Amino acid sequence: DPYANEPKRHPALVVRSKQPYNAETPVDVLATSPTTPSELFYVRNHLPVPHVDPATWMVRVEGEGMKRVELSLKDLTTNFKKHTVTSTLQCTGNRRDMFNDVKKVKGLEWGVGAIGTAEFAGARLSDVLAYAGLDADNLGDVEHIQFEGLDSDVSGTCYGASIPAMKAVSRADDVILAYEMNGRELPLDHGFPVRIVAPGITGARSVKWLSRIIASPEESGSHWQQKDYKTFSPSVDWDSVDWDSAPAIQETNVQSAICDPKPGDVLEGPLEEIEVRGYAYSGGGQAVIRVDVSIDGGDTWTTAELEPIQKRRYRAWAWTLWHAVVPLPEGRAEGPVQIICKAVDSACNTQPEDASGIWNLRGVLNNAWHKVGISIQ
Ligand code: MTE
Ligand code: MO
Repeated sequence: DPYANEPKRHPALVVRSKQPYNAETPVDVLATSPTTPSELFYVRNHLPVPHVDPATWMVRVEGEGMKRVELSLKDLTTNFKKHTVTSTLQCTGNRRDMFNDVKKVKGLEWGVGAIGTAEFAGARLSDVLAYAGLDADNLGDVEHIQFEGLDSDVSGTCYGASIPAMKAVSRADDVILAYEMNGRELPLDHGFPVRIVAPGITGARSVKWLSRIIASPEESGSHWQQKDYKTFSPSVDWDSVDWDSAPAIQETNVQSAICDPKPGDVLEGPLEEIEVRGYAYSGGGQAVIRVDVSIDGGDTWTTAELEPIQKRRYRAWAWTLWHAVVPLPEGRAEGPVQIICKAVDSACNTQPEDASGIWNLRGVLNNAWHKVGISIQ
């Protein structure tokens, strides 16, 4: 049984599949902690968790015009400067469940909790690539940096992904070979002993249980780079899909969600206002500049307080938590209320009103206005 050695998990995680193990962060935790506790951080595994001996672990670095280098954990921690990045990771399928209201999609039924933020620390990928001889100013034919994980299926095929080489060699993009999460060694589920953390890029490219780094003219040939984590028009279905016709998702769109109150909550009335909390995040390092909340279907909006206000426009790797106090119009002190939120990022991108125009067969990148129905009694 390849799943006989799975790690112990926190009972509060919201399990979406057992084998492979996939679970969300409980929604109450999301909007209250700027960094998600590691034991409650969402888990997205495609395969059984590999058990790696940190004493013998090595990452192999190789590729076009580079010498082949093997680095141990000790090499990474002693020969490379430790770099700390507080980054959000979001699964490409976060909020997939709502797409099913438009049309059925294939995939795990993620709610709003396939996202989290942690303080990761490790060696910069740019430093490791430079050490192996890759010239950041002259990449030659190298377009992509591929990663492989130690988790594999019965045929021996391992998880893999790649990111654009420009991102990998740029110090400003803060991609790291992380060996710490929230000040401690990585938990087994999150890639022990070393994972990639690629801030601003969809979670699927932050390869866990890292074993190889390859500089190449080509993207990763893995199933997850080539035939998954891509988006298509709502008219493309499983019979007509041409996976090669779409690029692999890297940076992601602007996102926000309401975490408190929760769907179905009953608040005790009479009330003059409702307090609403949630998170907002955008890919590519774009900051969240505004979150709007409505309780009248979008006729009027209350602008939320952002925590923190992100001053770094282009390297905003972590989400923004927000809260809003929304006044209830007179005569609406009882009955059902639908709360809506939407965010705007520093490129002035915002979220679409509903999911029908962004529906895609794989159910990725749902960033439609988030709506939560509650009632006052
Ligand atoms: N890396 C390996 N080796 N195997 C995986 O299954 N899943 C990816 C990515 N890296 C995965 C992986 C996906 S789809 C996501 S969203 C993130 O890891 C999730 O990271 P987490 O489980 O630490 O939250
Ligand atoms: Mo993911």
